[in-house]
Amino acid sequence: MSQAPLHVIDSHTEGEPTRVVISGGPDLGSGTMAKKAQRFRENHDELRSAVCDEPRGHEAMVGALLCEPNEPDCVCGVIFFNNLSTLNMCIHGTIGLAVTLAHLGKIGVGAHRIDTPVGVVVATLRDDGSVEVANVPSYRKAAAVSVEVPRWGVVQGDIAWGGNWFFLIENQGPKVDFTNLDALTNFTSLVRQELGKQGITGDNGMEIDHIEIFCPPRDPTLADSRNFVLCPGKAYDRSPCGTGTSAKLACLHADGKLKPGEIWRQAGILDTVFQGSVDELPDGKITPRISGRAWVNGESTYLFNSGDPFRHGIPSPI
Ligand code: PYC
Repeated sequence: MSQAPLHVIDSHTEGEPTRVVISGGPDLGSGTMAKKAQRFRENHDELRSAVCDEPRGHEAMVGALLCEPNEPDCVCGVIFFNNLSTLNMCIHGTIGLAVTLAHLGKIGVGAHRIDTPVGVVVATLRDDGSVEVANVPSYRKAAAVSVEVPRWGVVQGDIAWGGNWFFLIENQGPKVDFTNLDALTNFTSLVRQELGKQGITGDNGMEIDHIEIFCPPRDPTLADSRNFVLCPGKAYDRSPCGTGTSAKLACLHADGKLKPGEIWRQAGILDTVFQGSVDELPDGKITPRISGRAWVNGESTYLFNSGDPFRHGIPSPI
């Protein structure tokens, strides 16, 4: 064996998988979670690939490395990652992490601070097993931004931060339907590519790496809207995407369409739903509150046999 075994716990949040590395991961030293995420990217990419890529993973897998927190009073720190690189933040992953920590007996019902590379979030485990995450401050950077997309013409969207950068498109592009995944993936990949080519970014030049399309809900008694979300790489979010819902809440709030205390029900491509609401912050940003359900569905020990050419995964062809 060339590396110590890794212990992981799998869960899914409204359909989207999370794989928490609970032991065997690297020591990332001290400092902020952003620093630790940088060290993870620079020195431990093989672990990321071993967890998320085939043969152990697949393109939708999101990994979560448990770390010592840097901020006081946090139950843990976490670095999220996928088949491409690290993610800034991940709400479905935080919900999955909370039920995993509860499964391990490390947390109970109540509020728990979790340190992430983009700030502290608060996960509240409720009596009924659902989890609410109070996300990092979120905001809309720009409304109705036009981008020229080959074969589609001008596509308009809002640019918003919800812990990741999003381009949010309403009622344009292919029909948002589970039978239409290839067309949705191709369209949103093209939009992302054109945003990059045309120099349209988030703040500080950060790449807009998530693209979200909205349409009316299938059943208005169950949801207010339905989405398709392209994540970094080629995977789509099986859940309604918590950071994407946060970005949506920021846009609704900026348009005067969502007030504190009101509930927004965001359905995803599988018609599972996250509930969202906003708290207003003095600087005009919002704290999104996103809640959903997750289920632990596996526990594994990964072995690294030095004779196995794919012990560190098969890198995704992106
Ligand atoms: O729920 O925030 C989220 C998320 C980001 C990427 C995949 N899921």
